[in-house]
Amino acid sequence: MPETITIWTYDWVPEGPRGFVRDLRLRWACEEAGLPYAVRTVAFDDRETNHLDRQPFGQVPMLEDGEIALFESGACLIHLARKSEALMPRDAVGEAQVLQWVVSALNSIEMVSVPWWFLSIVGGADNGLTGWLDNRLNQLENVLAEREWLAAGRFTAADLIMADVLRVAKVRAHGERPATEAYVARVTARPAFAKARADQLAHFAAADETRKGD
Ligand SMILES: N[C@@H](CCC(=O)N[C@@H](CS)C(=O)NCC(=O)O)C(=O)O
Repeated sequence: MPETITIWTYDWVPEGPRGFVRDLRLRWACEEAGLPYAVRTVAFDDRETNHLDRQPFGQVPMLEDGEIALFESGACLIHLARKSEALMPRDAVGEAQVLQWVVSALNSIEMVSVPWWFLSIVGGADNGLTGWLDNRLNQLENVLAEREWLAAGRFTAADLIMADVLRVAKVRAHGERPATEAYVARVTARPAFAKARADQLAHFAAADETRKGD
């Protein structure tokens, strides 16, 4: 099958974010679904100006699929999930559950965890968002203590994105949450995650070589 899907990421990033750049979510989804894809890049160094016509915030990832062009990893993931039952069931109830938890990962967890993580770097782990983060993570821990997967009784795109949000080491190290820990380990043990992560690391390692030669 020809590649019709293109995942856009940066041509290079510093060491710190490697393995966490959000194109990984889309690589992972394509690997789970068996969807062929190509990876193309925009320049990290010019990110504030060079692709604002396609991503108004100068961020990655972006996704192209035929005439469809998307930004926001969540929107891109939902687009991919609509293409494959491996990521989202076809029945209305299962689909609604997946959509609900995808939005929840982004809008209830990541919305707190990313600003908390950022404040923890500049001001320490005990910052103004700690109580909010603790609440959210404790509430999620209660959910995960009762079920193996978030939606439809099996792995879906909802688990992919929730685990990706939760796997940030600093967030996981913040408090003892055994069900969450086991959940992240379970979801990230999937071969499709390992492949997506290894491919992203290789992509940025190759970029180091190119930059050295410049
Ligand atoms: N809400 C966006 C966030 C995208 C985002 O934060 N991307 C990071 C890379 S993982 C980025 O491009 N950072 C550079 C910047 O914000 O200037 C999404 O989920 O796609």
